[in-house]
Amino acid sequence: MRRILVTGAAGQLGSELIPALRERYGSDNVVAAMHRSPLTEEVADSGPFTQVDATEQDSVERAIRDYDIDSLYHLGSLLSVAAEANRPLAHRVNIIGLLNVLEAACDTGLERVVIPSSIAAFGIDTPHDSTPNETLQRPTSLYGISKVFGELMGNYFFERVGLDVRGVRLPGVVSWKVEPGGGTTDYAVDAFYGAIREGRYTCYLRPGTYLPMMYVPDAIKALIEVAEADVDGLKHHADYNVNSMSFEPTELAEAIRRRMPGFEMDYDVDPLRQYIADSWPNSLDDSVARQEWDWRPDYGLEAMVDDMYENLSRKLLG
Ligand code: AKB
Repeated sequence: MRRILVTGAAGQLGSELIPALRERYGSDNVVAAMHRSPLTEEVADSGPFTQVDATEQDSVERAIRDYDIDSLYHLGSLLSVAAEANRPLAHRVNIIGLLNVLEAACDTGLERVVIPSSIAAFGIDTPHDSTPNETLQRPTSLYGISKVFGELMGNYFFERVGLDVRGVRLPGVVSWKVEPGGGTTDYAVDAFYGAIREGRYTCYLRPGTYLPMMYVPDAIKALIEVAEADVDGLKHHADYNVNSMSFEPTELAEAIRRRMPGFEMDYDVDPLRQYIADSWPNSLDDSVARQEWDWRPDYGLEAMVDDMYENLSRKLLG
């Protein structure tokens, strides 16, 4: 029986991963760990939760021991724009926090740690179309640097320390339960809020800015499947590309307009977010994940927009 701790439980991914894990492993076996932000009602009411400050190794170890944990998903992280806005905090959370989780996992004898990476682990010199799993990375955002650090440390701990660390490079994640905060790809969620509330949205990225994106059910599926994959089939560990769709702002606007004629998107480019987006891939080659653990996404652009539009309209308009 697995006993799982999930850090970053109040965030965009944690709020959706925890219900999925509780359904799979039983509500009492999945512990939500948040720091300051409040949990969703769904997470708070459906199983155990605790406060963990990943910047303190003791705090992580205490939660692992108190709840007799054997596996951990470490989702706590500052996203790309938030990291640029507060470098010292990004260093503490994204670098020190990650090291604390790995060391705590070793000290307490955890079986497995899952740490998501991101398309941010690539950089301006990386081939942008169908970016291969193995290629030049060299990111220029602080967040991207912390993600490469996480991948390398995860692989190091697997090879040299004997801790089973796994991870996928997530595209921008689109979801409706909890809004993302402080990311470069957030526009793809914000556009739906703008459409449903006001019939319009001003996009901070330029038309033509292609980015890999993923609907949240596929992101959750990738995290659970990579964790559960048979270790004998894995030649990689903390650094799998996973792809599902790629679009740019005008394509998203047209897809929303097909459900909501009259929706308007205009543009007011933010130089920081445009710079970061321009350094990231347009699309990913995920053939390694497909081969090693049979990764297949379920959602393309049209299916994602249908589901997002329906669920967010119900949430905002009742
Ligand atoms: C961000 O935009 O910072 C994140 C990411 C791509 O990891 N959504």
